[in-house]
Amino acid sequence: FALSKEHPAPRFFKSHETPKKSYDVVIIGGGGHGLAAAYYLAKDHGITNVCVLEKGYIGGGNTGRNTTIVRSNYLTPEGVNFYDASVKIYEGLSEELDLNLFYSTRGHFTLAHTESAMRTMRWRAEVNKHVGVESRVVGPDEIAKACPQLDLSCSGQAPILGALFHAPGSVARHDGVAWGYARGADRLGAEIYQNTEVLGIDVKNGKVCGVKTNKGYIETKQVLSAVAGFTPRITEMVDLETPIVIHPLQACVTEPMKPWLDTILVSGSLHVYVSQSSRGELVMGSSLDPYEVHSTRSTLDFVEGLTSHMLDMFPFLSNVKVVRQWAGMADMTPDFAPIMGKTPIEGFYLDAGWGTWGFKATPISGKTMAQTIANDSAPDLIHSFRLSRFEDYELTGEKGAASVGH
Ligand code: FAD
Ligand code: PYC
Repeated sequence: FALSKEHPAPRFFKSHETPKKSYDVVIIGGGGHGLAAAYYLAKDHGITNVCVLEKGYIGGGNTGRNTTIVRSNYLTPEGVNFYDASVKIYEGLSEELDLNLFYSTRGHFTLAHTESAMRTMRWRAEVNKHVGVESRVVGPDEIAKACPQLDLSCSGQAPILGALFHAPGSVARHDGVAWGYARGADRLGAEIYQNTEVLGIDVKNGKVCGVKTNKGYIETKQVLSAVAGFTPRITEMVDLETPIVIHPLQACVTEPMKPWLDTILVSGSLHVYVSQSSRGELVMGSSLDPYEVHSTRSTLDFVEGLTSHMLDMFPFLSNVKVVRQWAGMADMTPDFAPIMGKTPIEGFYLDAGWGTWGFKATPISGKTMAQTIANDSAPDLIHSFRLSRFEDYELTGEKGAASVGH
């Protein structure tokens, strides 16, 4: 990458201070989804008079807080197709963005400790195979081969009967994804404003005409809201009702260890999932906090519950230290599928309802939301995720494919 007048310093993207008076498209939220939408608007549709407004710093929301699992072993054919399209983009994304995203295919085991969990695994395996996605049910022997350190009896608490094995399951460097899309969008002409908060959205005669920010007023006819856990704050600005509720989702990491855990393991019954990051930390999480609250505070309760179940699976970890914990705000929908596309307000587009599952969707959500904005019409791939499904009672039930008990 050569330095030039446009890129005078070796920074990832240009740092702008004051937005222009107007843009063709204003994107609210500098997480992976908003930045990917800016990138694909420019790359796929030649729309570059675009700004991304981020109230904090890019990737500082759920994009930089998630546990980086990428997979497509969902329950509905619509979901499997959608997430599979994302996995396919992820596989070539480091090359496309010219940035090492540490995309690492590990294989993903969803452990079943009961007969009813085994039934759900068979169901998911059959739907996945039908759509051409590599998932199958495996027995304890295959699990033991992939992860010999795992106590298959789970300290006698919940013996493992089998698992859904999904070979393409991967992890990636989460904030790298935000940085890569930011740099790509910037190079193609979009402008990124950090420390820039949207305070209001102007709607006249049912049409978007501008946004109010802490850096002044911006005229625009098209606004994309891609703010995950802040979605209710934005939709109330345009009087739009959605069924989204906000629950905290917490996670933590241990001190780094030499690599020993090759795969990604999820146990719905023990409410725990784990992988080992490229720098050796065990990255662990559990279910949603069981109450609605708009907050990113962490709790002792969470680490105590999670680590006691980790010790059921891996008793030898008892002396390993947890060094960091944090939380994000998950924008949960009733059917555990996202809300994407047009809204009843002309020019107001929604990319939300990403709950506990949206990191894996970053590339395909950016691509399909860019397509929706460019054509003012949503592509078929996201039809099942439209907001109006809640009025039509046509839900896209993905609850059985959420990672742990959420
Ligand atoms: P965000 O990254 O949250 O970006 C939204 C941005 O909008 C924020 O930076 C915020 O500051 C900004 N914003 C908000 N309001 C305004 C405003 N008024 N003006 C300007 N900017 C504003 N998903 C997976 O697929 N796999 C996982 O393993 C996984 N693990 C998770 C673990 C945890 C602990 C959490 C919390 C989530 C996890 N998720 C996972 C979910 C995933 O992180 C999110 O769904 C995804 O990152 C959402 O990305 P986004 O770009 O839509 O939102
Ligand atoms: O969607 O795979 C997932 C996930 C794992 C942890 C949180 N979400």
